[in-house]
Amino acid sequence: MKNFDTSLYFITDSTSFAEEEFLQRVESALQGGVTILQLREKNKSTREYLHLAEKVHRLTIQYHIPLIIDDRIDIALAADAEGVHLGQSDMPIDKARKLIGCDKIIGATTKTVAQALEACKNGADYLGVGAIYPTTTKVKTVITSVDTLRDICRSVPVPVNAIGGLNKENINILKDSGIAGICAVSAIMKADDPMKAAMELKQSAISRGIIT
Ligand code: TZP
Ligand code: MG
Repeated sequence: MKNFDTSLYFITDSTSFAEEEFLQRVESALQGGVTILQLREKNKSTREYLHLAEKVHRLTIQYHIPLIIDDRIDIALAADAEGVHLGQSDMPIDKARKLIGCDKIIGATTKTVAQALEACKNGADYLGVGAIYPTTTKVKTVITSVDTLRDICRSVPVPVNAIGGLNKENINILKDSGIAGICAVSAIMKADDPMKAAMELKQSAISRGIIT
């Protein structure tokens, strides 16, 4: 049985950081209590992505936190990461499951109840839903309403995470939505102190009863 906690889901973005600083920020976020970490790279070669995944994996192993690789099942397999996150134009989840096996985590991006049901039928272990707010992180996305997020949470048996523009000040709208956790890129990645940012985001979500 897979056991993972999506309550504070940190998604990295190495853009504009030298590798050393990037890795320091990742470690700082791990020290701040992120519960799962996704390596998300859009502009690296396969080899660069794999090298970075191996380095980040060494850190996540130290902190006993699962590493999820964005988009690329081959990188997830080669780095022996704990899972992969797939969007609507990535490898279909049922095919990915055959390649990656039952023990690994597969996450899926979904924006509608129909997509969410389909992803679960095909074997997704958790869902990411958003963008809840406009985001400055480079992504092709549209806004998903909190009503849709709530409908998705009610419709599926797996953990659902909210994503997009979330920070410690603006997460109140997620109260009673039924989410299992919050995803954040810039609120942690670009903070002066990622450890403090992760701790404060978690505390803000706990104190509002959004996560446990
Ligand atoms: N998918 C939907 S919004 C988003 C992704 C990957 C980016 C979220 O980044 P941020 O900085 O937390 O708004
Ligand atoms: Mg992706």
